[in-house]
Amino acid sequence: MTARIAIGRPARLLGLCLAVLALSAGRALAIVDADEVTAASGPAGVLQANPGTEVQIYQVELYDQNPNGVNADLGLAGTNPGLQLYVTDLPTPTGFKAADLVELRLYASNDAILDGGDGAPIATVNPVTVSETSFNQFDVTGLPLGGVRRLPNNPVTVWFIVSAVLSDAATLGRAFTVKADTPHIGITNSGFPPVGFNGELGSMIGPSNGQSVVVGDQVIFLVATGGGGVSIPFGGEGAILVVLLASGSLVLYRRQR
Ligand SMILES: [Ca+2]
Ligand SMILES: [Ca+2]
Ligand SMILES: [Ca+2]
Repeated sequence: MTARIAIGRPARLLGLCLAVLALSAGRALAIVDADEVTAASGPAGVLQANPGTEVQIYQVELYDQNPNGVNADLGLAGTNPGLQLYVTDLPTPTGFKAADLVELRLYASNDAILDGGDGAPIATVNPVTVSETSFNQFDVTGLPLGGVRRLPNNPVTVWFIVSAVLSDAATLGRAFTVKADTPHIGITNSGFPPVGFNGELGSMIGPSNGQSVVVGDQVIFLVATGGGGVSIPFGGEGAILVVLLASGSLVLYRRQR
């Protein structure tokens, strides 16, 4: 009896130590050495894009939160090799189809805007999946750590931007939005200490009529009843309904471009 207790206590102590180690490993996964500076978001309002053109549909600002020996890079092999994004028809359906898109492109940028200074895409998705239940996945794990994958040290940041390229034959009036889960961005940590801090981050994006891209080649003018007005690019009956709902007393004028 005494011998059994003498053996049992060290065994329990060992078990406790293993449990503490497991808990530590779990916490390490949760404190990936990177952070979201500006939360991920979809299209910046109701945008219009002509067939055959490229339009920005997603942006997120990230950095390596701790300027220490642990570096942070986009993409985590085997878990989330870059960034996962859903492309879907609007909550108010327009009939948007995968054939309306050519591909998605992922860029690294030093600001929130996709422009000529951002260079070539660092990854693409082609063909695009249009679904609320199956995401598109960018894979950057074929690129070496560092370079365009590297998150700079706090306070310097990087923006990862996604664009969509519309098909030449995209159907006028159809529209799409984006959706993302929490988390949806994979991060590899490396350096010293060398292992165990990998993980994911990234805020949820809900599909929204008001953050969407409509396929169009028209311009619509919104004129307030008291005078003045704004001109915005527009097209498509489904999305015009959205503007009518949101604009109240504004008068709509529509013309071919
Ligand atoms: Ca760090
Ligand atoms: Ca670093
Ligand atoms: Ca830029």
